[in-house]
Amino acid sequence: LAAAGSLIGACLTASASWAATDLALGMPVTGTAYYNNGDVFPYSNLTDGRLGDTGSSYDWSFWLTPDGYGGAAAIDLGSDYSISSFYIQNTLNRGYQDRAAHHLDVYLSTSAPALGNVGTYGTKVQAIDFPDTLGTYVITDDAFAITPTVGRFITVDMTSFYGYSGGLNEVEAFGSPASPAVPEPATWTLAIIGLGGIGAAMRRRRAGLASA
Ligand SMILES: [Ca+2]
Repeated sequence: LAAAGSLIGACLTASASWAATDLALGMPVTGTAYYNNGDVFPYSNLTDGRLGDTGSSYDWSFWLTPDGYGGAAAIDLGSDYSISSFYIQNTLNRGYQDRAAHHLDVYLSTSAPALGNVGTYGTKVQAIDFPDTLGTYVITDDAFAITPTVGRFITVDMTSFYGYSGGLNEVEAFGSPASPAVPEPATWTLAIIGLGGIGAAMRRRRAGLASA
């Protein structure tokens, strides 16, 4: 009973540590486009773990799209996870309130999306309208839970304030590894046939030894 208790305790500890692990941290990101005109604001800023955009020049911790564009970016978690919650942080906008995410759709998929083709992004798990904080210099964010959904790729599809360009600081995702795949019935059939074949060979071998 004590052993069972410690096993349950270990499982609870494991699930608690998964709950606190940002699965997106440091994971590779691709996207439709990023601002690259002297200053550079690459996709990787979405998963660099840097929060709280400081507002200091060249201390860029966020992804920014080129002038006149919103955009989409996809984070590759490396394998399938059952995702249950997110924390998403917008940018400080440098006081202009124009270069940030206005509306954001969040998708999960098990296969890589074709960025620019919304139909390939998978299941939409959340839609966010960030508040317009014009003149208040407040970094807006959103923490939310979803119905647990299995995915390897997180795609964020963004429109910008006033159409100048979109910006987003960080995407954090939480969940646990998806359950191992259950073998297909056909695979079991092949395995059983294989075992049958081995059994027959052993019987033949025994028969051969007996007659020798
Ligand atoms: Ca960041």
